[in-house]
Amino acid sequence: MRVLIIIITYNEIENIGKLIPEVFNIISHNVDILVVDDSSPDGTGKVVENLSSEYPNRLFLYTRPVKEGTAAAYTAGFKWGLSRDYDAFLQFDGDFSHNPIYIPKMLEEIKTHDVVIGSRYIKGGGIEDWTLSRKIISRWGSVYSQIVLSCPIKDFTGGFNIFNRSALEKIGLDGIISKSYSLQVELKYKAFCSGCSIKEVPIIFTDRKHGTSKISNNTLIEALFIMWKIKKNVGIDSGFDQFLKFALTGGLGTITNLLIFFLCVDIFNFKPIPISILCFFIAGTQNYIINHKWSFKQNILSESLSFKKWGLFLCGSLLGYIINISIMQLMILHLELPIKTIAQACGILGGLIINFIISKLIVFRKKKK
Ligand SMILES: Nc1nc2c(ncn2[C@@H]2O[C@H](COP(=O)(O)OP(=O)(O)O)[C@@H](O)[C@H]2O)c(=O)[nH]1
Ligand SMILES: [Mg+2]
Repeated sequence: MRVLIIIITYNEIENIGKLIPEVFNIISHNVDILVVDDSSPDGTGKVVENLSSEYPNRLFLYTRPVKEGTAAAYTAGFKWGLSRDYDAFLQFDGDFSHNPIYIPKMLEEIKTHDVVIGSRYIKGGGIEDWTLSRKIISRWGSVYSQIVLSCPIKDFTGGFNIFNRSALEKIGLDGIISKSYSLQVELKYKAFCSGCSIKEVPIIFTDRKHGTSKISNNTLIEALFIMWKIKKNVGIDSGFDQFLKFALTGGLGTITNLLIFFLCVDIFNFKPIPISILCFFIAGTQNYIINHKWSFKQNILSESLSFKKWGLFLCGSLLGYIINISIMQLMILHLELPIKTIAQACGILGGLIINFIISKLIVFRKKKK
């Protein structure tokens, strides 16, 4: 397995000259280093260039004309490696925050996984020397991402990771929307959504000893909002998300149903049974449209509303309703309940589940590409 370590730098002259030999000392086989430098004014690139004669065909410098942020630098580095015959790509900061002693363990794990995350937030991992505020931002950034993206990765924001070729191909680097630190979240989330196997290994992260951090408050605010954009662009609703949306749509349909019934029967004195049937059709149609446009949108991205699906959906709703009544009646007949409403509540839940299953598997079935 050929591995490319990608070190991105901007003004790291105090670190880079010591860092590269240290990495090569720890891992000597099948590993090359690419430094992606955005024309650092302090001459970082020059130092790398001088060192490259000591490591012929193992150390490469990719100089970009302007400073474009960490996401662009890493993306350029990945593309550089993908166009050559590397199998895995390790992200590495140029400021000694990432300790190379963890690399061998990570390389071992990438043999059997698509993505290996150097994780500060699992047992054995941690952070040294960071200010409290920076620790809080990073920790809660990860928790926030975990919740917003409903994804179980513990260290979402860390930048010490390996992706194999297939993971990067599945992620699709041309679709990356992050400009800076949220890149880490976007890469991991997209890998997770495309079914990559992910392993977290513990690392201790240390603050830089030399030079200054390039993170700014703007990048933090950007990261806060971009999470939702990432989810919207690539996010796949879990079955549970879809069920919640479906249940909410059903609740809205029930309100419509009751309102029409109240207007026609209680205010205008129409007969209850035909009005009840009318309500079923109107609320059912409303539910069909909302489920099509919202709850199951991701299953049927470009399909339009159709009479066939509308009919199927109403049949599903009717079956759900029959299940509802059956469960209610059975419970009332066979169980000793303090109040009968419990039976009706269970009936509604049973009907809802059946209706959801029919909708998901038949009406709004996901088409294979
Ligand atoms: N090529 C490139 N590297 C950058 C840029 N911004 C930061 N870096 C590098 O990215 C790594 C992490 O940045 P750093 O400022 O240490 O962020 P922090 O560790 O989150 O405080 C360091 O090696 C920086 O030199 C950039 O715009 N372009
Ligand atoms: Mg740093």
